[in-house]
Amino acid sequence: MRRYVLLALMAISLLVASAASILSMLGEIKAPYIIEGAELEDLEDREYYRAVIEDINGAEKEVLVAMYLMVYDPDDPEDWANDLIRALVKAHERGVAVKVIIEYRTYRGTLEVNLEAFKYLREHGVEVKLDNDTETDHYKLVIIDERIVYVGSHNWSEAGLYYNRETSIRVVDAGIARELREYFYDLWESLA
Ligand SMILES: [Ca+2]
Ligand SMILES: [Ca+2]
Repeated sequence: MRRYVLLALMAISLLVASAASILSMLGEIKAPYIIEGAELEDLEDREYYRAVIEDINGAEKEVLVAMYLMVYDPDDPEDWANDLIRALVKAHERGVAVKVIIEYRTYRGTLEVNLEAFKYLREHGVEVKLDNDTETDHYKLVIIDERIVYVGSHNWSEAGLYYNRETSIRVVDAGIARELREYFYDLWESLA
């Protein structure tokens, strides 16, 4: 009997050791972020567009966007991605600080499809950078007024906003917004 107890203890200590080594491989372990009375909203498929455009139109100070796909299609009169991209320009024109990072290069090549959005935003005075390093930057991050954060799977393309199955979360919390603003600005400063 005692032998089984010893074997069990050895197995448990091996498991604990391997879990610890896996965690240390993942790098710094952050404490979980617990929000009292958090405002969280799940946005499925087409629900994302309505929420995000309303928040961008209501922005008062700042809109930060880091997006893997941002597809501007000016010849399409009904395209939700166009609406979001134009909402960024409108926010900029009413004095909101808008910064946009769009992915360009990936390990497979280049994302030419993003260049129209880049050009349109730049021509309309929005601060925009192409992420042209060698890494794939797959984010779909929006941060509004240091308070509202969108994370999830929705790209700003007609497919992502209208046709695909996608899930995102809208979070209203200054702490999460602060953490992800730091992430955004680290990236922003690293780009030419
Ligand atoms: Ca289209
Ligand atoms: Ca990149």
